[in-house]
Amino acid sequence: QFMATGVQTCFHNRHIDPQIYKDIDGTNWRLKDYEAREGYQALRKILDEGLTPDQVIATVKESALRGRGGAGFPTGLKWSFMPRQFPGQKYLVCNSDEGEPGTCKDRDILMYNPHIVIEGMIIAAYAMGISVGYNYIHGEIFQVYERFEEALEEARAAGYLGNNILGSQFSFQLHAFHGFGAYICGEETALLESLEGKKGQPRFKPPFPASFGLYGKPTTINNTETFGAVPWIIRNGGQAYVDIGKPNNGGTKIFSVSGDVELPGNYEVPMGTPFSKLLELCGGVRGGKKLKAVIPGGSSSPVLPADLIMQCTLDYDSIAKAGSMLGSGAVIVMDETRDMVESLLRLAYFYMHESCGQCTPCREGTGWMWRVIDRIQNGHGKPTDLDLLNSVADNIQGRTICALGDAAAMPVRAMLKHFRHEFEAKIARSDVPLPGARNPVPAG
Ligand code: L3W
Ligand code: SF4
Repeated sequence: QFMATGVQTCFHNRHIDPQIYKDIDGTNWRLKDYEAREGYQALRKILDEGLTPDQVIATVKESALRGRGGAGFPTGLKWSFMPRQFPGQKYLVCNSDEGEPGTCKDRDILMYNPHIVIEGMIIAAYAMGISVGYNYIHGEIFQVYERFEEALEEARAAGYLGNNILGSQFSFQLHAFHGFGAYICGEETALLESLEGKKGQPRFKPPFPASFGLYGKPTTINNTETFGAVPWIIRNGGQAYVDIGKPNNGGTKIFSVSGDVELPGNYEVPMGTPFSKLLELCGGVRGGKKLKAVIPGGSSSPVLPADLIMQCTLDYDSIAKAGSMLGSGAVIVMDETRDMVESLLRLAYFYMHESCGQCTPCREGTGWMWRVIDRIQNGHGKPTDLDLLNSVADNIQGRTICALGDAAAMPVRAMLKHFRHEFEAKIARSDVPLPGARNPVPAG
C-alpha cells in the first residue's frame, strides 16, 4: 500500500494539459523524438537571442515554479542564491534519488523523457554560470540510470553538452551518478556527502548548499521534475506558466497516485486542479468503495480524512491550509476498509529503518514509536500509549538535523488527530487474543 508501485508506464495514464508528458508514448525518448516536440528549442532560444543569465532567472522567478522534490521552495529564488561571481568551481546537481514511499514520477521522467531534464539542467547551468553538473539517480533503479546515460551520450554527440555548446562560449559537462539506494540520500546534504564518496548522512543547515555544497563549493540542487519544467517556461514565458496553474503555484505537477484506486499511476495535471478531479482521472476508489483518507504528498505528509481532502485543490497552499503538505505529489488513497493502526505501523517501520542514526531523537524515537504502535496493533496496547506516542513525536519534531525526523513524527500526530478512535478501539480490546497476534517487541 505504501510503496511506489515500481517503474510505471506513464503513457497508460491520463493527463490534463501536460508539459513534461506531452506526446510521450513510452518509446519516443530518443534525441530525435525530443527534438521533434520542440526539444532543445529553449536552449537554442537562449543562445540565439542572447538572453542573459539574469533574464533567464527572472523568467523562472516569474513562472512561480516551486521545487517538485517536496519542499516547494521557489526555484527562481534558489537560482538567485548562487554567487555567480564566485571565482572557484560551482556545481549543479539534480536530485533523482526518488525514494519517498508513494513517489514514482522522477524515474518515469528519466525513462521516457530524459532529454527534458538534460535541457533543463543545461539552462540552469547557463543561468547560474556553472560548468559541471551531476544527476544523482536512485541506486535501486538500474534501467533508468542506463537510459539516462544513453541520453547523455546523444546530447554530447549533438553538441548540446560539452565545450562550446552549439558553437557558443558556454560549456557544461553533465554526468550521471548511480546512487546507493538509501532513502536518506535523497536529503540534499546527504546526497552531497554520498556524491563525494562518503556515508550518506545529512549535514547541518545552514550553511545551505547554495554557499557550501559539493566539495564545499556553491551548489544548486533541484529535483528532476523541477528541471523538467524549465524548457517549457523558457519557450513560452513565465506568465504563461503561472496561467496554467495558480498564482504562487505555477504550471503542472505530476502526481503519483497509488493505493485504493482503479488506475494507479502518474498523472500530470495543472496546479490547482480539484482533488476530486484527480480521483476521477484515476477511475475513482477501487471497487466502488468509500474514500476514507488520503496521504497527499508522500509518506512524510500528514494524512487527511476524506471530507478534508475532497475540499482541497492540488497546490501547495490549499493542501497546507488543510493541515498537510503537497510534498512530492505522491497521493496515497485509502478506502473505507483500511486499518489505520496497521497503516501507521508500516510507515513507522519505514522511518525507523531509514533513519541514518546521527541524531538521538530520530534514531531512538523512530524505533520507540514503531514498538508502541506494534504493541497496539498486536493486542497489547495500554491506555497511556497514545499520549506516549504524541510525546515521543513532540520530542523528535524540530529537534533533528534533517527533515526525516519531522517526516516520521508528523504522520503519527496526524493519524492520532484524525483516527484516534481506531487506536483507542484496539487498545480497548487489548489482552483479548487476536487471530495471528504475536507477542510485542518490548517498547522501552
Ligand atoms: C539558501 C536559504 N537555500 C532553503 C533551500 C534548501 C533546499 C530548499 C528547500 O526537504 C522536504 C522535506 C521532506 N538559503 C534557504 C535555502 N533553501 N532556505 O531550499 O529547503 P527545505 O529545508 O525547506 O527542504 P528540504 O530539506 O529540501 C524536502 C519532503 O520534502 N518530502 C520529501 C520527499 C522525498 C522525495 C524523494 O524521495 N525524492 O521527493 C515529501 O514531502 O519531508 O520536508 O534546497 O537548500 N535561506
Ligand atoms: Fe539522520 Fe534522522 Fe538525524 Fe536525519 S533526523 S540526520 S535521518 S538521525
